[in-house]
Amino acid sequence: MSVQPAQTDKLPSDFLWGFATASFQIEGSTTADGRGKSWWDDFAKLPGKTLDGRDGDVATDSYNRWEDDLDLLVSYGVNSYRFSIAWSRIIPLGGRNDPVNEAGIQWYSNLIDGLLKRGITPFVTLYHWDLPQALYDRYGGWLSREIIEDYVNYAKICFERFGDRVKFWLTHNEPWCVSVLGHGRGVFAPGRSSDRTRSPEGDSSTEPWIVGHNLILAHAYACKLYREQFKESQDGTIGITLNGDMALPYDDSPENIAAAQHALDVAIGATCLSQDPIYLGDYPEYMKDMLGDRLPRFTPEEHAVVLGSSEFYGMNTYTTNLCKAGGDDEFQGKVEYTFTRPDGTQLGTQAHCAWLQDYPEGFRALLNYLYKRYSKPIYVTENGFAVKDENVMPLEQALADHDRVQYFKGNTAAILAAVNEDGVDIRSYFAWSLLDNFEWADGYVTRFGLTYVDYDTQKRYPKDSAKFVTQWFKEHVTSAPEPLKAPEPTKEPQHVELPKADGEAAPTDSATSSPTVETKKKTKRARFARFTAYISTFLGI
Ligand code: GBH
Repeated sequence: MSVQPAQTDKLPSDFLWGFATASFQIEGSTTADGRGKSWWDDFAKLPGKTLDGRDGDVATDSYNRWEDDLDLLVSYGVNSYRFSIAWSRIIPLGGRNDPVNEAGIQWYSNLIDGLLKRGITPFVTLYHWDLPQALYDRYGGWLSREIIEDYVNYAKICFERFGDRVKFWLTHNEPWCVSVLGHGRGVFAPGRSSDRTRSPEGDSSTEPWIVGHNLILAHAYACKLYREQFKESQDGTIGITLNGDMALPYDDSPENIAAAQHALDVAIGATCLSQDPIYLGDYPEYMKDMLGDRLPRFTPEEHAVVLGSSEFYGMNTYTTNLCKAGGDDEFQGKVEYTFTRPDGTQLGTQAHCAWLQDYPEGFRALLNYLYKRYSKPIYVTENGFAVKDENVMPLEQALADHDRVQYFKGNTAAILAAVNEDGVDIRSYFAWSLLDNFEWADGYVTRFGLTYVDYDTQKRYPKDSAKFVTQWFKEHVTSAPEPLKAPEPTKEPQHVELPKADGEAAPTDSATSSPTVETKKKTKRARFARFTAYISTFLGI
């Protein structure tokens, strides 16, 4: 029943690829040209909030060096660039009755023109975690429903001023992080938490769910506005991008198979809480049971606005977790994560940050899972790796970033296989990140760039991974103008069984599928082949 494109070793010619960044992580110049304060400005300066005690005042100085950065993109040969707009540059105090800052608008307008002049398609995030401080001071930011109208007003100004040239809009980057890391764990701005050693105020049992709810509503009303007033004349598309890592059962015990599904329900299905509400119309049952009255509900009117608000699935993904039932961490769906398999081996190569290992099989499985479950085209908006101890290596050694090259080798192969063998409709791939940059609570210790930044001189140096990724896409994106038609998404969202980490089938109904088709293919990587066979089987493709 699958539709096979004619060419199986290429991506369609309109496939967007490039690098991603975010305003606060690269721009610096936090007081230039009338920019208002963002809540990260001061938060990063509080003792203990970043690993190295450093803040975002300079970052990669991209506010000043933007033309050099665009030339770097040209040297890489990308066809798209994902960046975010700092709300407090557009409306310094943030609110719908506050003044608009023409200088801020001009800066992004120049950036957009600079991209187009270079033949690069802008892919724009409206909110990548840098809320105007004034809105937090005024009414608690995302904790208040006031924010919905203020956000929609900000989005409207962006559509009005940039929408003639921007055709790809993301409302939010990773709402789970804003709600859970900002208002539950308290590790991101505004740093609220029930843990009084961390924060003088906050309630981790209720606030993340309120914040998540308001984030979804702000997203949904902005999409509604775009569709009603701009979409037709501007001919663009709008959606949200979610963080979601693959969750696989630790072993084949029924409780751990259920745990992996619960982890996906809360991390992605809820996505704090976006996905199921946005694509399927309500929070997952597991979340409703877990949170009871603490989970806000949509009114019928809101429900209608939220359902189907995203026109595509925006996917930020980095890793795969093995899941065990247990623990009391609601933010992970009361599931424990590990990278250690039952036999004591590691799932993949460890990155600098504890939460990340390289496991491309999981990436491919997640692409399949999401496409099957939500039936939307997928834009991969972030994917990347931080090499262990890169921050203390001499430059030459850091540039030879073998583990990151391996990561991208695996994940580009996964993309290609998901498109051409599994029939997943994938339309973009953005590597995180164009540059080493301000890595939030990690300060500048953790480097995610495919370009090395010497923070003393602000000089940029391409790493081996940049060479690999750019070469790979040049070879694999079809140059012919006629695009390969991706298969139509299945119309009905479906329940999807999760595969196991090592490619053996979890107990599932395989009566209707043919497990031998894929396994007959010979590939160099036997495990990957086994896994491929399995996901093809369980997805019936
Ligand atoms: C992305 O988040 C961000 O969009 C981007 O700004 C960032 O620079 C990039 O990844 C690299 O980190 O151990 O509980 O603190 C990735 C998703 C979700 C990954 C939270 C780290 C830490 C969870 N992130 N997770 S916790």
